[in-house]
Amino acid sequence: MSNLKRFGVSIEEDLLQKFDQLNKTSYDNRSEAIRDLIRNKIIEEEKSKDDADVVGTITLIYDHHKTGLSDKMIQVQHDYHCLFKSNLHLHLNRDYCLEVIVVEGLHSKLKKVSSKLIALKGIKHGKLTVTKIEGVEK
Ligand code: NI
Repeated sequence: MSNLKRFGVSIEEDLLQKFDQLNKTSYDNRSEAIRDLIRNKIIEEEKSKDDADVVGTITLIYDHHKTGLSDKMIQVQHDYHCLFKSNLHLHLNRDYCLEVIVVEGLHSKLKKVSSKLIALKGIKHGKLTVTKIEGVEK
């Protein structure tokens, strides 16, 4: 950990009360809550860049009865095998499945490949979520 710096902040009293109220169950002190806000802002900025190296998940809900869908999903993952790290599959009910795929790579490539998966006929809902470790480059 780097050296801690202290600094003063001017803030409206009611805004500070709301901030403390939001964080009272999660944080022991205000400083840690503010540090996490700053880290989150930095990560949001860094991960949004197309050339950012990120990790994340693609979450898909789909009807496994849809003809050929499973094969198409697997083919996309083989076509971009370097980006796909692991899969979790859950049978939600008689018809629907939840697939969570762990991915890692350039944000621009992950957006492209997740769009290909989400656009497949039979996918009911899909979402790419990414993050990165603050200040760490691979
Ligand atoms: Ni299933």
